[in-house]
Amino acid sequence: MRSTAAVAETFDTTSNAVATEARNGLTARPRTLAPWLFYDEAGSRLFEQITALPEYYLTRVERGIFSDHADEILREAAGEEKQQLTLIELGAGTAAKTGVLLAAVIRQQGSVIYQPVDVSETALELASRNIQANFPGVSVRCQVADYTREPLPLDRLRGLRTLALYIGSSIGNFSPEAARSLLRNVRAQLLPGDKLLLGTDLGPGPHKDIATLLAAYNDGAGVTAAFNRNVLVRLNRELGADFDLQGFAHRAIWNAQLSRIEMHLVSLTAQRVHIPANSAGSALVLDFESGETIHTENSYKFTPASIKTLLAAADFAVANAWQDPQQLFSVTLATAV
Ligand code: AVI
Repeated sequence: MRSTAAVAETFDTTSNAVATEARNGLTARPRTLAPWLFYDEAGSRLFEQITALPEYYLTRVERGIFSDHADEILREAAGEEKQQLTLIELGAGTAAKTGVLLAAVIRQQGSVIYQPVDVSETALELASRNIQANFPGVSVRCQVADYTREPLPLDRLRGLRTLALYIGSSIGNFSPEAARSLLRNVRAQLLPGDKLLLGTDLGPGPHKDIATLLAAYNDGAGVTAAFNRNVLVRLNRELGADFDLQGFAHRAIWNAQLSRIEMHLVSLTAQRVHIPANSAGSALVLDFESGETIHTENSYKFTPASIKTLLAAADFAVANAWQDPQQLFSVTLATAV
C-alpha cells in the first residue's frame, strides 16, 4: 500500500513500467501490450464512455441486478447471525457502481465503513467526495494500492464481518492463473465466514449470442476502437514512439476455446515503428507485416460452473448467485471457507 505522499514518487516507476512493458510485449511473438496500459487519463475517460454505450450491456445489467437484489444480497452477506458488515471494494475507481449496494447496507445496519481500494488517487478522492455527499451513514477510508501486485490492504475491524466487492467483471481481464492468485490473495486477508461479491460476465447461452458479446467490444460509435488505439497514443506521447494511428485497426474476436473476447490492433500495411532509447533499454525498430496483430486485452466470460471452480480454487464456496433474466451477467456471493 502506498501512502499519499509516496504517490508522486511512483511517476518514474510508472513510466519505466510503460517502457518495459512496451519493449517486452512488442518484441514478443505474437506481439502483446498489457491491458493496464489502457488506463491513462484519456483511456479512463474512454472506459467511462464505454460503460454508457448501448452495446456494452455489462455495466447496465450488473447495476440492474444490484437494483433488483441489493437488499437480499446484503441480508445474505450478513448471515443468519445478522452480523454488521464492513465493505471493501477492489478497483473501486470512482465507486459509481457501488451506490446501490451502499444504500442497501445503510438500510440494513444504519451506518457502514467502506474501504475503496484503487491505484488512482484521483478516482478515490472523487469517490470519497461523492459518497460522503450522498450517503451520510457511510464512513469512507480510501486506500491507494495496486491490489493486483500487493497484499490487499484490509483494515479489519473487530467483530465486523467483511464483505469484499470485486464487481464490473474486472476479474475477466486476468488469465485463469492470475485470477486464481488474485482471489487467493483476497481470501488470505479474510476470515472464515467473510464474504466476497464477484461480478462476472457470462459466455454465450440460450438467450445470449456471440454477436451480443462481440458488439459489446466493437460498438457502432467507435469508442472501444478509440480505447484500444489509445494505447498507441500513450506510447507515442510517453515514449516518443511514432505509431501511425490510422495504420492500425481495432479488432475484437470471440475465442470459443478459451471462452474470452480478445482485443487486437491490426497493422493495415507493412510498416516500421520506432521507439527511442529509454530507461528500459536502447532504441527499438519494429517491423510490422501487413495483418500482423498486437494483442491488447482478454476479457474472459464465465458459466456458473466455471465461477464455482474459480472460487473454490481460492477457498470460497458459492452462497448464492443472481442473474438478469437474459442471463447476460452474473453476481455471485461467496463465503470464505
Ligand atoms: C474493465 N473491463 C472489465 C472491461 C471488459 O469488459 O473487459 C474493459 C473493456 N475492454 C473493452 N471494453 C471494456
